[in-house]
Amino acid sequence: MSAYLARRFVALAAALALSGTLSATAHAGGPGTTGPVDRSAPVDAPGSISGLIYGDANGDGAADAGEGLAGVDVNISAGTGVVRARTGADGRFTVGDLPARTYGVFAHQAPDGWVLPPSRYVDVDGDEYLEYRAVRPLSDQLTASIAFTEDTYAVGQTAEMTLVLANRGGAAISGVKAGCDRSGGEGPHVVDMALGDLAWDAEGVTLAAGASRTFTLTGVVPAKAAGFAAVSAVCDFGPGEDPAGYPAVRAEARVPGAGPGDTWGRLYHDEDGDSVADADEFVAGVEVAAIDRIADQVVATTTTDADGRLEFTNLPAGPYDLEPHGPWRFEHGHAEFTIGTCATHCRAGWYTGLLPAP
Ligand SMILES: [Ca+2]
Ligand SMILES: [Ca+2]
Repeated sequence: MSAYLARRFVALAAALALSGTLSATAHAGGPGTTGPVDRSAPVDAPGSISGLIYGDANGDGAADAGEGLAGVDVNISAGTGVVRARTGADGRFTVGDLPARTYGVFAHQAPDGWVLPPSRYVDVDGDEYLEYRAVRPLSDQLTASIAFTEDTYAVGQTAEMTLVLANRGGAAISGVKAGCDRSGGEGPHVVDMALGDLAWDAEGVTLAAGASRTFTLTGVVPAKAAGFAAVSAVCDFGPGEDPAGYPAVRAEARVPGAGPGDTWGRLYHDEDGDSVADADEFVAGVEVAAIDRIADQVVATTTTDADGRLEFTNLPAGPYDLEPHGPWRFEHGHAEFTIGTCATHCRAGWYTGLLPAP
């Protein structure tokens, strides 16, 4: 356990102790005594949670040698405290000295697209063990691509999209439906989408092994798209309700409206892993490009200053991707911003985490 984790854990243990769950009872009697020892009093000895996170590569439902997933972050939480662990090269993790109680265990961001199961609750009453079986994502078999048929739309117009679904696997996939705008509509997403056989209340579509099918979808450009200078459709495709591992795509087109604007942000490397951009964690000297996402062109390049701050001025309105150069990548794999008048979405002052490039 690192010094940081140890600190966090001491804080958690203290909080739990205050809630009365951490207690120990001394034995009656002492060295040399031969009388009976009172063992009736409760003894809540700290326990542990250890586990194995594995990618079931051979699909047999069991953990086999070599299937452990390394480097998966595991959060173990109770109340306000969180203890963090990370799987080793063999996919195993252990957290000890846990006062007896119920913990939420959440593993996230497995490598190479492996899809992890949801979080679990574990009643710690001694040494507990759990296994997480990760499966390959549906996107290994099913691929999707989507594009608007026009480059530019006006507010209120019905926009048409061409969608291609392809089954690269060796078995048919049935009941495939579209899940669109799952984030809840804060972006410039088309409304009143017509999804045909891919709609939630339809039966879904079947793709035979090796087959691809083309669909035409439509949606109406909402008024707020003008503030984003763009309209989008964000959808995933699969046969169930949980989209984890489904192929996900985004189509974007221009919507004239907002004028040019500025933005700024700061880049940091969360070295102590507390999910906070601490004062000494901002990264200077990182060259970053702003890529017009619709045109797929680099529009501007800048470099972070001593405070990790970067700025773009007078960029045409619209959606942009950020691309770091040099020995860095983005912590969440991707970073973007929007120039326009789209309220919080277009707000400057964003913070983005970096990781050393592999
Ligand atoms: Ca296996
Ligand atoms: Ca930090």
